[in-house]
Amino acid sequence: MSARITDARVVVSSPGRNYVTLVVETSDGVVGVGDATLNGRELAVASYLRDHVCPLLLGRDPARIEDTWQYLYKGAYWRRGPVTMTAVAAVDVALWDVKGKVAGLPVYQLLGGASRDGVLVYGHADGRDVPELLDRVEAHLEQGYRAVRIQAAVPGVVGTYGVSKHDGRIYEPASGARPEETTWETTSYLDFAPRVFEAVRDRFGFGVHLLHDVHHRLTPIEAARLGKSLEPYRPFWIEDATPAEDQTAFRTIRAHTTTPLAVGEVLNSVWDVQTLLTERLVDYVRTSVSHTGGISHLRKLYALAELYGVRSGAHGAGDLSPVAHAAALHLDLAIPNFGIQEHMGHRDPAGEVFTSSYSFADGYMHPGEAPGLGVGFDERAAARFPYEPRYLPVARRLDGTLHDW
Ligand code: EZ4
Ligand code: CO
Repeated sequence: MSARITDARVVVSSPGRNYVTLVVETSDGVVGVGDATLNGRELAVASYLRDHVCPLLLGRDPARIEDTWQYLYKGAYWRRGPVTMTAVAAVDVALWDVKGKVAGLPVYQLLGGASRDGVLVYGHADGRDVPELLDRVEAHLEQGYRAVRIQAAVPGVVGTYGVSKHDGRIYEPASGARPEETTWETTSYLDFAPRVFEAVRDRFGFGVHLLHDVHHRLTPIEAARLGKSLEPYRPFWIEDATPAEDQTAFRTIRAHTTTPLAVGEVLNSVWDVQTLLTERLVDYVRTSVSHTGGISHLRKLYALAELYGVRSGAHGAGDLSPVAHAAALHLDLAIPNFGIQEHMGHRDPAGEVFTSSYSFADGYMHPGEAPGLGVGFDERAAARFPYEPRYLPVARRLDGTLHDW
């Protein structure tokens, strides 16, 4: 007799920031977890799961991961989108966790085994000015990072994306019961960005990979200019140079610059990146396990990317829980066309709720050898940290026009 899913429940908690976690239990007493966090829209996914998905999981065979994926995706009729694909992802990841625990193997072994010894990760260095950014890059190099994302406050642009306002230097954009109002000014940014790269290269040389997130702020021709102006400093990539949903914008950027391009953290399915991949318009695809339908769907997307020479570069901000990060590392280790993995890390009290078997050394991460994902989730600890409404900011141009954040 095959096992059955006997319980599926959603836990919303805020150990430092909000996380939505799906817990699945089987008739054999195996527990699997999935991340269902959609930053700033958390309760929509919690409801999707609680009200429409969990009841359908009861009695199903937990071993039938692909069939369950198809059942939830095709069965909804209403396809794609961040809420649906995050909910389906949580189920998928929880079932991979169960399968690994039943097999007594880490998930990466179920995905074909390791294709590399470790997963190259990049950390976040930011500064309220260039000297502060240089200090933060140095701190990352001392920790062993081989790749660093660099963001500095643009003079005159209040609340520049990617820069912490706090001395703790940990960037967390979501705050408050209403979105924070920030500003944006393209001309100053385009003049400033090459100076930032120049300063970091002058100080640290070319032995470290430098990444930069534009966060959807430019038009295609502006992005082309940015890419050209950064070429002497050899960025690893520029990310989200234009609003991500317009795939064909990348044709223009591509025609003008050899700076590598990355996009996709807000996209949710293989169809959302089909043109980007098949026309080779980007070098790295940033779709994540938890927002792109789980391990089952993301590995198909990566397989398509592989055919066109595009590598992975998955989103890994702090709003993707340790469950999502573990799932990402298992997939990163296994696929042939891995590129790089974002790693912001999680700060306490998240460690009171989530434990993990993954590790960091010399700029690389490894998911560990624990069966399943290797992540523990303490529901009683989670109950001590109730949900707090928090929104991502908005950005306005100097004349007040709402811009892309
Ligand atoms: O703004 O995860 O590359 N990382 C990012 C992140 C995103 C947040 C949104 O929830 O762009 O900082
Ligand atoms: Co980003």
